[in-house]
Amino acid sequence: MKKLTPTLFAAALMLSPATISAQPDNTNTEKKVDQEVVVEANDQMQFNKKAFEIKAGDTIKLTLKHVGKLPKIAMGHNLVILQKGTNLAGWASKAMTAAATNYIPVDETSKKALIAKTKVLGGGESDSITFSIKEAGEYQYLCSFPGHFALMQGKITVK
Ligand SMILES: [Cu+2]
Repeated sequence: MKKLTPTLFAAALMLSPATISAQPDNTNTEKKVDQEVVVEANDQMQFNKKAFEIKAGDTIKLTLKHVGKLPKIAMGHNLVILQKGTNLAGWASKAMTAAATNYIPVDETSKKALIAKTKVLGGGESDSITFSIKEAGEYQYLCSFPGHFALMQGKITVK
């Protein structure tokens, strides 16, 4: 052991510069966040933000906070961002029956329309996601929990 340790130590030292120099090119796990957005959802079936603006191509960190007290089964909330031009009511009605996939419909059309989504949260929970949108325009977001989208929706303007 006493003989091996210095050798291993030297080996580790020799390895580490290579590992470090490779990292900036190869790992995208810690993307730089350009903008943070926090949206709250409550027991009255409301988002506190009905619109926000971002820059095309920016990395956005979005946090959804369920500030209510009701459990997920009664007052679950998520935040789902859809491609522009998506029929919101159509997408939401498919979501309603998609309980097995946390109210995210998985047919091809619905999947294509999905840009980003948080988990479904109960009171007191929160979830953060990162996303970016390349093309400027107006995008919609909603809560896809059954019966919620009519009240719980908003608009993202991408400039
Ligand atoms: Cu909701």
